[in-house]
Amino acid sequence: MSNSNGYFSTTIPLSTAKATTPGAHDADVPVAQPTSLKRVVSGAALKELLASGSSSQTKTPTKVDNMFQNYSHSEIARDTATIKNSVIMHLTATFLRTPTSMDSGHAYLASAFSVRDRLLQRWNLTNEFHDRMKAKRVYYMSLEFLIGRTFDNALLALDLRKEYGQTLGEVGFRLEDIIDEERDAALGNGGLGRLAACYVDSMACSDYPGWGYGLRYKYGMFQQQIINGYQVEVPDCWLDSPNPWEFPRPDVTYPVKFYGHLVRDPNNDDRYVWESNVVYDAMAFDVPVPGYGTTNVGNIRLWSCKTNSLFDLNKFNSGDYGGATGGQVAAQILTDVLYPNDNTNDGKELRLRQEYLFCSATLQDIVARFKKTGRPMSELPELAAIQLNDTHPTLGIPEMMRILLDEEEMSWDDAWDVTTRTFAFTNHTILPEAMEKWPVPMLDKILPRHMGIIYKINLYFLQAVEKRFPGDRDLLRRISIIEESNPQQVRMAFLACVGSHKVNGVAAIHSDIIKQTIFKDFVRIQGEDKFINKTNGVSPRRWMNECNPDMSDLITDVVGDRSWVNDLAKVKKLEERVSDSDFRRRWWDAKQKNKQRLAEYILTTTGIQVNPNALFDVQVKRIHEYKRQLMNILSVIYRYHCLKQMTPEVRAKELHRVVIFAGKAASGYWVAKQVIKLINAVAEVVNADEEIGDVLKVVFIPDYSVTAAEYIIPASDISQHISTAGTEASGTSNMKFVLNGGIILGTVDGANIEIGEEIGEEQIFFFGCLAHEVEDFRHYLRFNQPKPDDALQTAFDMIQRNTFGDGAIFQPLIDSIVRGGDVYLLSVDFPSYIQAHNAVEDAYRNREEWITKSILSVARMSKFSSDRSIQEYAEEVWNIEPVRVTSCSMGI
Ligand code: NBG
Repeated sequence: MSNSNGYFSTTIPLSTAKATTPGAHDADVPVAQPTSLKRVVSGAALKELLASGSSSQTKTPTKVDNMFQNYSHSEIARDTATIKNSVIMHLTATFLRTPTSMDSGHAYLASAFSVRDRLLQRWNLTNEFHDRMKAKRVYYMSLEFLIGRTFDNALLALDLRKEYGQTLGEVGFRLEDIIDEERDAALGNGGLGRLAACYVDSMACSDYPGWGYGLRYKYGMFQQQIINGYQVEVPDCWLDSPNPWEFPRPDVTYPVKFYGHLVRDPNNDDRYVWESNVVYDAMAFDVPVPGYGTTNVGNIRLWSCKTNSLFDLNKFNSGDYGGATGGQVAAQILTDVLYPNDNTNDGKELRLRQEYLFCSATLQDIVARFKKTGRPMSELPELAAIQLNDTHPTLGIPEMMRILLDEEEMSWDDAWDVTTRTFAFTNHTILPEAMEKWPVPMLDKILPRHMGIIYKINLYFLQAVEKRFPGDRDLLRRISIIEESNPQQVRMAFLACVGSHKVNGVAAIHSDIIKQTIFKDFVRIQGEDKFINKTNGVSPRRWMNECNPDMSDLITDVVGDRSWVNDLAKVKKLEERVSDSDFRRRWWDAKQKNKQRLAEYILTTTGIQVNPNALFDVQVKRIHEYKRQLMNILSVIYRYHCLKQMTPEVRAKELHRVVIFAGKAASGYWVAKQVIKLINAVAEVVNADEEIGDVLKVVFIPDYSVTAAEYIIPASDISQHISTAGTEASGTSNMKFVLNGGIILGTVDGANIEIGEEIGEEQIFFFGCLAHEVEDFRHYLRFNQPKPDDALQTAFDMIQRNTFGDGAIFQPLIDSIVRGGDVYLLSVDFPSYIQAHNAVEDAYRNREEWITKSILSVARMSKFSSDRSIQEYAEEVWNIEPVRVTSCSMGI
């Protein structure tokens, strides 16, 4: 069998597939290779291969090319006999099980390892090919990658789902159950981390040479248990069982220094030797990112602290066992835990060291890869673009300067030119509590060289500004990278801005707001053109094709094939079918099936039985005051009150509704945790109320995750994105819900606005005040008590009358509105919020109208594919082009 471009043209025998191991794409670094290939492309031979790597399609094949060809033309084995053999081979040889003693956990592992064998062929080729073509790569630096599961994603990308389903069926398992055995890779908090995962997916699917860089946390996002209504955090030991989706690369290791002192080069003021004996080794783990509809496979390189060399044998021999491993513990902790903060910055010293370990290893790796090309360092921006995913990786800028000045011996001006042409920066929030700042004394102690570089960057920047705006001291104070507080602080957003050639926000409104607020002065100084907008997007692979198979099959029927998965503009065709009654029925049925599936998931995770025929009203996201889950639950309380006032006859005619919440609160965020408790307290009372029955159910699904989202999102009728206007930079779940035929109830905020523009305002329920009104309301509420309307007051009263248990524990939530200045304007927006709910009910009662809204929404959502976002970044920020791996372009 041959794929469309004929690249994989021969079937590899099982023995070869088995031998396929992680690939050599760090050019001159000898790495594990399939035995046959090792002879071909290691050491001198690989150099020859790379040296011969011109894009010429007519050159005479070399000996190396010919041998490489045998490998590169390997076809992915698809016949079920071969697949079965490879699963059984892994079961027996990798996991020491027999087909009779295998449980579903081992069936998953054996299948996953067998899929990965197939994936690796493409992965190796992609990286070899990009090296060889000397393609410009983008490096997406992010402290978070919320990847979720990979098995199903890889099966779909390799088009092997049917084959593996059949194979597993033959040995007595259902593919769905096996998929459920995989644990999420939860190396992120929320939207920012999931965006990073969607972006590397899009790079892979669109053939862009791109890598993600991140940290391999031993403990990912904590698992949330709900005990007595409260959130309890449990460590996420996701690496307890073997992880088929990562490849340790002990050969790719870099030393990272901390503390110490500086010795100035007597001949050059800009050059220092940084002496320190606190040096940790960061080791790479590579995670393949399967491209769909292409042989391209992307890569996420995650760093982990290597501790073996830190064992102190002398201390051990003298009986000091604790001391013997002390160094290992200190190192390991750097990459042990993901900081579970979303949109907050708590300024912990360990976090700073974590950020630096990440930046240093990444920059050393990027520079090392570039140097293999033999080109002068001044040409780095021609082969590398680095995107900073928020300020967390900003230390990459002074680290790049350190490498260029102290190790590559460049002049300051040349080094600065290379740095600013390489880096670009994405801002993801304007919430003041999320703005990263590091105390100067802390930074100076841990990273003395970097503090010196930052001072100098600031000095030269301020000098240039002073020249253009002489005597404007207030301007200098406002824009200084060093904030003159006590102690002084380094403003990381300003450093990122000064060190980058482009700065972008993540939705149109957000990009405007940052230009008018935090970067206002910078726009004046550095020019409008530097500040651009790149509206976020989400991957149609995971967020449609994978999580919503029935709807996807319907779209495929309409489009004629599945190409829409990589070219979302094609969903436009759905509009042609909006009046086709058969199609409309199937559309409705697909949603109902998803609701049934979610009802089962809810029953398993919470024990609550919900009726799939009710309206499913969903708010799932991190719990944060600005996202206003409190406003939602207060409206539920009010609804409960109204239902209780009705006669049974009137109540029976009410629209049945299931209100679904899920989301984690940062462990130290007390108010957010109280909101979770309130939701659960309300759920307990309402769900047990026999008078109410199915008319209203309230559910808090514990442990929200990428996988939970894949169950929840396709099943929503209405989803809520109700942040105070101007606070949600973009939001990305809003896009996912609409792409799955759900309707939004939302504020005029973030990407809701652009979604409304694309799909038409009849398809979205907006309410609430506008961003430009927020400051005036806040100002008023600082000096005047808010005036809750009757509905909101009723909800307060019910809480205070102990309807949901001891009202006193929720009093601080009420106080945050009535006494605390109501910063998030719940009292302002509540009346229009209730009205919007009523409008949703009316619309849902008219099923035909609802189906029309749902179909039209999906049809008009193509803008929100992450493929569009990535293409814009590639063209306007990174200046990179797709490079499609083909046998022809391999020059063989
Ligand atoms: C979040 C915003 C979201 C946005 C994502 C991705 C941070 C700091 N910001 O609105 O709150 O969708 O980033 O851009 O996590």
